[in-house]
Amino acid sequence: MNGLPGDRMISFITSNKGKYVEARAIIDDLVQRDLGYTEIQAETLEEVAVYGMKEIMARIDGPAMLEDAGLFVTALGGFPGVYSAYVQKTIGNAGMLRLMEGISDRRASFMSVVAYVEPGLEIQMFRGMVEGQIGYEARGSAGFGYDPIFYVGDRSLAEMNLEEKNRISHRAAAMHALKEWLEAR
Ligand code: ITT
Repeated sequence: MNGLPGDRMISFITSNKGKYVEARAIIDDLVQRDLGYTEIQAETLEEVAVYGMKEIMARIDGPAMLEDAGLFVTALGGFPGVYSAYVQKTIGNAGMLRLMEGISDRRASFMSVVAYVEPGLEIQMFRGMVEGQIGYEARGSAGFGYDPIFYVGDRSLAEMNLEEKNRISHRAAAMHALKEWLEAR
């Protein structure tokens, strides 16, 4: 139940099945649609999400959301941040671990920015964050992306099941904020 007239499903515009599965565990009425959109080069996740959403709004007319997420490593000045997808695709987790060699400050955070829209409404933004550390090795096989090298406490996110990750993750926090907003109106 999302409070929408006729209870229409919300399209989650993403190519990433893992993101969809995590979000769907929090908001039932989601369908994944891999429509693709331009991810501009910008300095903030917000700018990327808003630009993408405007493009999507011109193409579909029902309720829709998309999410831009990023890994921000303190000792690297916030890198890879808005470049997280590119860095994951190019050097991957092994490359990130190499970049962190000799660095003792392992602090990092994941941020999630969710943009939501439905006909007649302005774009609504929701944010979530989780703080953790870049480990010294990749561990675990659950989740996706940087999960095996991002640790919260003594476990990587890839060593947690969906429910455990969703108790603490950036995405879960943003999705809960969206859910509360949907239910409150
Ligand atoms: P869409 O843009 O199609 O939604 P994407 O995988 O490109 O899918 P993002 O741009 O938001 O999604 O993600 C940036 C990168 O950060 C990408 O490489 C993801 O795999 C990674 N990432 C995002 N959320 C993550 C999470 O919860 N755990 C691990 N890695 C994550």
